[in-house]
Amino acid sequence: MGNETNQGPKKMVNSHYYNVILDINECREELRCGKDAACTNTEGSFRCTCNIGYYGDGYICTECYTIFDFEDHDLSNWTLNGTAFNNQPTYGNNTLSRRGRAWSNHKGDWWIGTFENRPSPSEPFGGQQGDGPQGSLTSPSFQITGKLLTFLIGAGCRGYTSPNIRAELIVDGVVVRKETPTECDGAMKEKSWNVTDYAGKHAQLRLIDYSSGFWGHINFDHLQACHKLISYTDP
Ligand SMILES: [Ca+2]
Ligand SMILES: [Ca+2]
Ligand SMILES: [Ca+2]
Repeated sequence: MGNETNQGPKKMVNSHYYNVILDINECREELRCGKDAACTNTEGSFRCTCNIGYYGDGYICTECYTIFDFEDHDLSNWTLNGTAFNNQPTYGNNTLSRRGRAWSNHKGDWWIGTFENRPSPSEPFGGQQGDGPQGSLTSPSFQITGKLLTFLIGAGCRGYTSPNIRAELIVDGVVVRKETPTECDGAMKEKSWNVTDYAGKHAQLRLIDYSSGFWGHINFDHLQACHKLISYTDP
């Protein structure tokens, strides 16, 4: 939002002085607002609004916005079943402590990793609960406003855990999209779902670790909604 006020000379009316507002149409200047935003002139000021399908404050407008990134490290509004997610989210690149100096490829400081046990920076680096625990973690409801959901997912291993390690998108109580990581690699990779058919609907994300075997854990971070179909990997 613009907040500039252009005050002109004082004008006397009935023995009182009043400020005379000389409006400037700031929108005539190029790049007053961000790229992909519209400028609206107002008296004494102006307003920037992101175009339809873009998200931001009118100065920086992006095609994607974050739905869940776990940076508030608070799962109190999520539903946990079983024990796999008891120690989540995970702080920092906890996987680096292990053999091969594995890289989790998370964003920010916090992410979901059901092999890990480091739910705060004060817990020992490298803490782990292992593959044994099983369970699920279901998100609060969110509205699908873009055409694409993207996210980071890792762990799971073809031939050992498939399909018992997976992420699901639930709409109206039905699983409409799922992603099963199979690459036997803890480093999360970006995957996406085309959700054009569900625009405006309310949805939930469910993460599932129903495996106790080799690579029986899930890594997940950074669910975001995007306006455009940049690329996607439907089932
Ligand atoms: Ca103005
Ligand atoms: Ca994160
Ligand atoms: Ca497990």
